[in-house]
Amino acid sequence: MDKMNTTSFPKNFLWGAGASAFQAEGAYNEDGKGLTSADLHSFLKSDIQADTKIAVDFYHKYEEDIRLMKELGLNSFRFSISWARIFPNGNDSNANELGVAFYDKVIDLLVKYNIEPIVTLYHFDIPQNLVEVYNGWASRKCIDDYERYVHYCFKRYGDRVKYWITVNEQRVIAESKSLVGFKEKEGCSWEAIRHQMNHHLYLANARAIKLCHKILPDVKIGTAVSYLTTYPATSKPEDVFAAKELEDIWSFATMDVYYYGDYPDYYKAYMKEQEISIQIEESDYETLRNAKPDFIGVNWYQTATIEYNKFRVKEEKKDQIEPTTMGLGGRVKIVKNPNLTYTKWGWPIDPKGFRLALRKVYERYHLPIIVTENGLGAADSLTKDNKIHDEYRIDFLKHHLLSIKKAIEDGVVVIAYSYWSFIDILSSSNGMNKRYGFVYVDRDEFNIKDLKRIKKDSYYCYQNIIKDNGSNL
Ligand code: BGP
Repeated sequence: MDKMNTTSFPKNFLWGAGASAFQAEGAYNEDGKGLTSADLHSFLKSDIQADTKIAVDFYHKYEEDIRLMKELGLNSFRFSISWARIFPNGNDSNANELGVAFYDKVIDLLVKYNIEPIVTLYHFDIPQNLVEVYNGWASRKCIDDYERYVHYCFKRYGDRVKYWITVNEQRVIAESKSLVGFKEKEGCSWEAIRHQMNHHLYLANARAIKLCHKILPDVKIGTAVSYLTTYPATSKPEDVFAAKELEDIWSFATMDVYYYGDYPDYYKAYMKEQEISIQIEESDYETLRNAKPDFIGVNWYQTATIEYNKFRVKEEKKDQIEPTTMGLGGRVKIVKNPNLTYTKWGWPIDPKGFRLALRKVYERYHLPIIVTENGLGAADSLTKDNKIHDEYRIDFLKHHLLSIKKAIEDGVVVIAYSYWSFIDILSSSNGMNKRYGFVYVDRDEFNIKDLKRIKKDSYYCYQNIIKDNGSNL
């Protein structure tokens, strides 16, 4: 691409939106699908009634939903394949044909409508059987089973799918015990094992990339990283450093391992300080170094404003640690940014921070960026005449797209934007109370109702933006 001439969205920009299997499909035990950790996680959440059993029924309504995508003008759709639809136990000798056929139908319809499928292979939902037999990602065996599963997907769908994402938000997975369904056992505590799981996920990602490049040389593959961009709360050097440290440990360390094939020095120092030990086999480094992603997938929602916290867990002052303290031995905490507005769920809205984020990622890796997630969760309400006036989402969308446009003008290569989410789905933390979509689904936490699809005002706004290829933003 000739960057000197790039002043706006490129002609072939992928305008999209996304969803994931457990948040959209429902049909949690239909047509042979096995249970997943995400199913159990959703059944157990006491504060959320809506679960994966029906979700928003994409499994039965995919034709209607994809038609709505077409009408909106999307030219890409990011969705995930549920491993347990393909291999119900995660490691079966034969694939489950009915599950396989479902994704064939989804992909075929997308392709028919010229909507590029962007497929995530693992989005929080490990087959529960693998948790039962070997504690999931805690075991190296999981890497082999994952590789077998992705191999099957590459072979089966690789003729139609040109963009693949290996893992969604690895750091979040390695931090959420219940999401991965980890079972505490004697001699195998969560704190001790989660860094080992993280290592196994790096290997799984690397093996998937290598395999994909070998058997599908013309397609693009990468990962989707949760990137929390940080600001120091003040210009005090300790706040500035705390902000950098959190951003590095939480976000860049993951991207650095994907990109460089080794743990960065600052992360090694952090592991030493925190007494984290991981079993790394000699050949692991080769595996990691031999797999280069074709793009960086960035899930971006917010910035965090960071203050150095003088109380530290290691100094045995645990009782003095404040509730907002997080990670890094308790020495950083997130504080409110008085310059930003916040959603009902306390997520700051910060489109300018998004431009900064894109600049930082591109300057570090010089890889094309796919914005794999970015969106606004809100408690939309249906008016009496069946409309949703979500001007707050329109505002969010326009300002975030404007930041992409500016980042492109700055020289950042962004090739796709996948708004989260196309349709209302089960929020992973707040069920149906928190809605993200351009399309409203008429159900709530407690009542399935008729699951009717209703276009929100933001649907028409995105339609207009896409029509002009973003030139009127
Ligand atoms: C990301 C996940 C998504 C999505 C989103 C919003 O971490 O990849 O699955 O749900 O966050 O979060 P939430 O649903 O908790 O509001």
